[in-house]
Amino acid sequence: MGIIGAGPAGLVAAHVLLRSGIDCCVVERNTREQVEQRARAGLREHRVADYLRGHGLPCGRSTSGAADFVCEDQRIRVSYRELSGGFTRWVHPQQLLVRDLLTALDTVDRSPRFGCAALAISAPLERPVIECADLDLACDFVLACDGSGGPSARLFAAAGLPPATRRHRCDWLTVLADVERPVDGAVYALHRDGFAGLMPRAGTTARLYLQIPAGGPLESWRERDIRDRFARRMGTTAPLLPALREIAEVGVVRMRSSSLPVARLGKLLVAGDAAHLLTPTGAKGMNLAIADAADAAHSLISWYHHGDPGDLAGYSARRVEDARLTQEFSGWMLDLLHVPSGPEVLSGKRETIESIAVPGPAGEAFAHRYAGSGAGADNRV
Ligand code: RFL
Repeated sequence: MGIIGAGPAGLVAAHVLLRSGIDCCVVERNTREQVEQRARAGLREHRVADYLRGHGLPCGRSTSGAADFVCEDQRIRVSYRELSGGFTRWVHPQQLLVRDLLTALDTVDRSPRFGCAALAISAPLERPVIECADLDLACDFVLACDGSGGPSARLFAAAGLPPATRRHRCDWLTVLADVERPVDGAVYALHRDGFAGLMPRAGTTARLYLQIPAGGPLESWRERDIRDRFARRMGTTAPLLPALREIAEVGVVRMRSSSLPVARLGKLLVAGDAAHLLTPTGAKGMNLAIADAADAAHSLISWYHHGDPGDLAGYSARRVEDARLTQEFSGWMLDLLHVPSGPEVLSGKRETIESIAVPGPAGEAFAHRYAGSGAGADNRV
């Protein structure tokens, strides 16, 4: 069994397969240091936290289960934990999960092969081979968790199965910063200049977002501009938030989404960002990647241990449907948060936020999907 990519999807699948006695080899193009230091996601869904805990992995800290929306300078608290009947999100940065998973693989002597890029995957229908520069790995199955733009994407495109893609009209400036005290829940500010967000990360680290015009260069952003815009968009809520101290990292997320029409081609299964890209809006990408990995691992366990092909046969349909539901939610949040122009637009958005902040069908549906309670999804996490 071969796995391409030592991100959250590839490592979770390897961990679960190895625990169940199925041998596998992970190839990763980057070095261990690069993989361990990549700070991206931080918010874990309830269903994913539960699943990882069940597989002996730490889950970080639980949030209080509320998100704040700031609209026309009014702060509206959405207590999604209460509205969903007790489901919440957890804060645990992606790079810490990756480190925990690598340590678990070290202990069973199955550390990934680092610096080993898969160049191509051949014969996916019968007996797939992962082709690397100095190694050909013949496998019963290959699980491609190679993120966006890897060899699995090329293979699906060549097979006439390209992803459906969408480029959104704005980009997000993304900033990792040290703040004076830990952030609890996410804060989403809708302002006529554009969206600003504050997301919790471990300890006193937080991630800030600012909506910016699509395609703009990163270099034009000075630290003072970032601080000023963030404070302006947060309005009267800004002084209530933990003060920004040092800015550690600034980047731009090009806002696009994509998804493959299928998640399996013969003996090649695909999982995570390799199968679908999400914008960071709903903080769902890593969660969906782990849900894919869990499903792939359990389908393969049924096959290897019980000779049962049923779960594998349904893998693609389940993963495509989970991705569709998650993209629908992320797209809905993106439409809510992005502000094209004008106060009339903002008051319409405020009414939407007020409708999800109170008990009722809209509030409960939002709360379950935001917390990732697993309700309504046919999957393994
Ligand atoms: P990854 O993490 O990209 O890992 C893929 C791995 O494959 C390797 N690779 C190859 N290895 C061998 N041969 C090749 N040819 C290879 N090509 C690639 C790569 O080096 C890499 O190690 O994909 P995976 O595992 O599917 O995980 C997906 C998540 O990383 C991603 O969805 C999240 O980070 C998205 N995301 C968030 N998700 C959440 O659930 N909650 C969040 O709060 C959240 N915040 C974010 C985010 C993504 C962000 N950025 C940078 C886009 C915040 C940001 C800013």
